[in-house]
Amino acid sequence: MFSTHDLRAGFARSLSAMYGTEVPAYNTLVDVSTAVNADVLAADPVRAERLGRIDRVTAERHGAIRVGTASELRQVAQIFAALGMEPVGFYDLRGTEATSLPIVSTAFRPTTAEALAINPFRVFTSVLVTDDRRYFDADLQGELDAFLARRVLFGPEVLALAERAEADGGLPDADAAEFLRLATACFELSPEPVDRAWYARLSAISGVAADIGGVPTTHINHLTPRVLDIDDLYRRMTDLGITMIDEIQGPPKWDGPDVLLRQTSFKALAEPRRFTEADGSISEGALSVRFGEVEQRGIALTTPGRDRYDRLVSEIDQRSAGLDAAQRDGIKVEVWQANWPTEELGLLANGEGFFEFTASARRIDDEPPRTVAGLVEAGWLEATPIVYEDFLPRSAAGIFASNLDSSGSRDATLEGSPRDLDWIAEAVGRTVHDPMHLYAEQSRAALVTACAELRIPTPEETR
Ligand code: OOG
Ligand code: NI
Repeated sequence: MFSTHDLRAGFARSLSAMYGTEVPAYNTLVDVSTAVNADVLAADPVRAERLGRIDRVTAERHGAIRVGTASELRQVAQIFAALGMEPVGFYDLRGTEATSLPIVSTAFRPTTAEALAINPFRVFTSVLVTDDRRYFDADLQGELDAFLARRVLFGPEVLALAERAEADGGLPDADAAEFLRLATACFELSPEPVDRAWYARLSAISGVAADIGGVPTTHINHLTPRVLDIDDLYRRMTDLGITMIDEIQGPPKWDGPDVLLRQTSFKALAEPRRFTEADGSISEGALSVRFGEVEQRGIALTTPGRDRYDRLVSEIDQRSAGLDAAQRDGIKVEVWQANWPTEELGLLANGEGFFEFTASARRIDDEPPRTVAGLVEAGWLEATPIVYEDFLPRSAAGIFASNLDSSGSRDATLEGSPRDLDWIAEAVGRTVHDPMHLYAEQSRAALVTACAELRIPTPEETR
């Protein structure tokens, strides 16, 4: 019997093996990530495992996929449900001025600390917004919707197996193997020819729209390993002659605690694809839509922490307008040093970072302090940071944009169509979790257990 967790870990491995045959540079990225992680572990084992055990980090991947319709989204949600991955969060990437991204997104991932520790596989999943008039006029929407309605991304067998796996909490060995084979195949790059004129029409509006609605199938866009030192990785990849995008997105490298998420990628590669020409003939060509991303994860921030993060990002934007990536990095470091606590305990005391707690025997006095940070400082509690398991809209938009040939076109004078977390929930027919709520609950539950063990009340101002 394959449990839900076995299926998730198996799917991550099988997708990784498949993607590695399609995009060999991905294998290089994984090898370099593994080497960097081994070096960080050797140099400083405590730091290396502060945000997750090394076996989790080494196996850790996130994928990115893109679908066209609410019903495709519902089907892919069924496949992920079989793997213990639930929708978390809502991202609207349509608002970014510099880019033309007619999509909204959620992330499918495990939601309990236990499942995350076993295998945290997550997939950033975007769906096209075909009724957004800034991008598609009524005629084009009609054609696009009809095109999408004709295709089948997920066949009846894979969906039936997924339903059974979800209902039974796993599958018997033979069915599990078949399910993993079929589910992986859904995300393989298809040899089916692409209608060149149709693809080009959508490309003029948005490269992402063409990648989703211009082809009869879907594919994994990228698979991202987790690395413990992204600056070292960036240097090693560049030394291997692989062209990276200009910037590492997100927070800078600095001496204090890492928060949220830092990401970078190598440029999208030209991959051979077949095309149908206007006269019906088939020709060979290439498309560049898939790239290699890598990430370094930090501590999950609370709402006040996230507010501070967002304020600092706008300050950095203002101060670095017109500057290059290296100058921008310098400003990031300055802003970080001036504003964030340099120790984890500072984040905890400010109520800006999420932590888990265990009872500790190091306590130095009899009267428990009344704050969580006080309990940690006085040795009653041990605090461990909770790793950020989600995505950043800004970083996502940056990763999308840096890998598109052109920024496309849209009519910003028109109204966008409404989309929100409830729309996704309705489309998939499942609860979409609020990530803040998941972190807060994990932190609170750990605090309650630790305080009960110490036979002390939980402090009022638990954050
Ligand atoms: C998704 C881009 C966002 C991330 O890591 O932020 C993303 C895509 O390219 O489909 O993967
Ligand atoms: Ni990604």
